[in-house]
Amino acid sequence: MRFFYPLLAAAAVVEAHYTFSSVLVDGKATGDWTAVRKTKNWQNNGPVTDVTSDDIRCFELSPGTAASLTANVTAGSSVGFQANPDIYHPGPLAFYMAKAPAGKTAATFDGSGPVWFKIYEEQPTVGGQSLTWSSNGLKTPSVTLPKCLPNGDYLFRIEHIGLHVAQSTGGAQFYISCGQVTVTGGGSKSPTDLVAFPGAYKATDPGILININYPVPTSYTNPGPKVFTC
Ligand SMILES: *[C@@H]1O[C@H](CO)[C@@H](O)[C@H](O)[C@H]1NC(C)=O
Ligand SMILES: [Cu+2]
Repeated sequence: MRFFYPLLAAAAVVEAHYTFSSVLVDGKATGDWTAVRKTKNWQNNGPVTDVTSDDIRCFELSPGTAASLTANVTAGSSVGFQANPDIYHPGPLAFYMAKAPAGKTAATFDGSGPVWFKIYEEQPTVGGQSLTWSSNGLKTPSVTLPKCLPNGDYLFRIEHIGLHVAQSTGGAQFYISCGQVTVTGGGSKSPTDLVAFPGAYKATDPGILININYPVPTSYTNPGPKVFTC
């Protein structure tokens, strides 16, 4: 039996990380790496740890290579990602979007420049032995698309920050994927507070360089811009 322990240990390490491989439309998966651009961690599930690297945008395996599909989604409906195997670490979930400019589609847009707005950020439960997040263990993280979002093509970015070893610089683990979506049924309110990736975060942001266990924080400041609301 002893013989098998190293294998089990190796498997446990891999399971401690995760990917977001499929866009969920109203809870239904659209297929692994079909409407999601394949990420560098698609095999090892590992995180991005350098917030100044280009990987912090979409973690693309081969930037410039589009996903084969663009998912059709409706403003005001639920859109998300399938997590593999699940959101294993404690930390905040966030969703961002970036609208493809004139002449580009979700498939051809690289998401560069100050184009990203945040549509969701998760706050922890404060007051226990550690900060705790309800995304912990989640397999189908999802968000309701703002009803007022202008129609068109967007990149749809999920970000989960594992904060379990974030007490030292570069310790926070960013799990990221970008999907390609076409929004219909939307409105006419243009998002503000646009940021660039890289650029939006600093390694020393209080929501990134943080010890969530000791002393237990009494509040949590999400990194990045304010959430866009209708
Ligand atoms: C999205 O809708 C368009 C227009 O109806 C359709 O041509 C396309 O195949 C749809 N895309 C997917 C991935 O279902
Ligand atoms: Cu991990």
